Amino acid sequence: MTMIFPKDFLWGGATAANQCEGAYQADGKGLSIQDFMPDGIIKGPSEKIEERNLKLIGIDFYHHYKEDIKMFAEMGFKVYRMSIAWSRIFPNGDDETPNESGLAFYDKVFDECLKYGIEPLVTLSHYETPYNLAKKYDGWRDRRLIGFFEKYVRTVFTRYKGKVKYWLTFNEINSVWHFPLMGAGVLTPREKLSKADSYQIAHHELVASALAVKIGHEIDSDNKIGCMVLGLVSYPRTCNPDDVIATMEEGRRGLFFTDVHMRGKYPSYTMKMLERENIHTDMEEGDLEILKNTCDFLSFSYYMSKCIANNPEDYEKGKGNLTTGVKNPYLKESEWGWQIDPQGLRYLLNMYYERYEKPLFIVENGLGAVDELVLTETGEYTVEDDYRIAYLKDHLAEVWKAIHLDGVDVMGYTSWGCIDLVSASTAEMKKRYGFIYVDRNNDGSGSLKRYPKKSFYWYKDLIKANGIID
Ligand code: BGP
Repeated sequence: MTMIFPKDFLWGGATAANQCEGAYQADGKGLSIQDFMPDGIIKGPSEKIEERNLKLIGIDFYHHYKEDIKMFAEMGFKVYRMSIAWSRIFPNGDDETPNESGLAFYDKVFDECLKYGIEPLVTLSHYETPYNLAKKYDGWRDRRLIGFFEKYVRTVFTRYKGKVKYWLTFNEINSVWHFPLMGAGVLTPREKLSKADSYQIAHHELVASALAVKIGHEIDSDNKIGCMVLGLVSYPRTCNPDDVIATMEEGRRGLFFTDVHMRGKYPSYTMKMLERENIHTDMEEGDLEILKNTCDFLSFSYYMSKCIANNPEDYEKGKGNLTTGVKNPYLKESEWGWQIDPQGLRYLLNMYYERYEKPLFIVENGLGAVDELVLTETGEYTVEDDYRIAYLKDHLAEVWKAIHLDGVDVMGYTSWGCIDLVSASTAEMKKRYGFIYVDRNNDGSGSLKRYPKKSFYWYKDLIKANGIID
């Protein structure tokens, strides 16, 4: 079946600075929490910087950005989602003045995108809080981070005015529940944080996010600023009403963030819970006013769905992207155990759209898989990644249904890791998402050469046709 997408649909791909740039100390860049996380989220932070940390070099996008953006342009990208490494701009996070070399680097990257008519979509904070802020303030536990973030966003909104129009505040802001180190630069181990601590951290980030929306709009009224959440679809494991209620409560853990961002206030279910459990969140005068600066659009990542049961111990546990539930017996899973559910994406798009009636942007989706580089008959290296093509096609078919059958307003789609990069949760190269293969291995070996995979040509055709032609 032929599935054509809306005329101005923004097709593209997504990356994050800490997972691809490398050059972790180049041109005045400060350290970020990722430089102390050689194992991703598997272990806590390391005491020192370890060479085995693949992110220190990443795929060296810092020195290959021209070549990479050229390949994105060849696929026909309309948009490229990337992040600014905060520590390139303010090396310690709390510096008086920004680092000019860091600012100049992103000028070059944006200019390169614009040269090909690619709109940059920029995440302001993608799991890469400056390390000094983690060490000195315990990250977003400390309210002073709002001020440091405000200065940073003011600097980049001003500098890149006219070059960047699409912005996201915090990557997967709801990850503060699951991995406060990655999501909020908090060095205190998660098990030592109380529920009140978690809500306090979340409050600081939510105020900072709304403040960024306010400042971004003041600096350039053309700016379109979105929130970004880990898109979670939870199904009740059975029709037992206990499972249904448990699912509703689990869902609210994510909806809390989108509700604040899109409705501009704390939802009633959170207010009641805080009151009932006697949890006090410190708020300053003016915070609730700032939260009223709602986002222009809602963006999210989507990889999988999960099941929720009131008695999860009765079932096999699932694996997943930062958070898990119990396994769904109807779904297959990726090599990393993430359960693949294209229809969950349609479900999620509908859920958000019915709730907020604001444009949605799918800014991450894709299949992490082991790829094998093979030599073709014509003497070129490639990867025959039909499994990736099938995954993306199945998901995009559901996006099409959400748009055409359900009337959901979807702005665009940026597939995750459009070029292979270091994975976030397991910090490895072996888990690849890209249309472009990068020759780098888990042991750090490799030439860093880039090779288009079969999916590269498939995506190029899809963008050209503006949809799926079967
Ligand atoms: C999201 C993150 C990304 C990304 C992706 C895939 O949670 O926003 O940074 O990496 O998940 O996860 P992983 O890299 O662990 O496979």
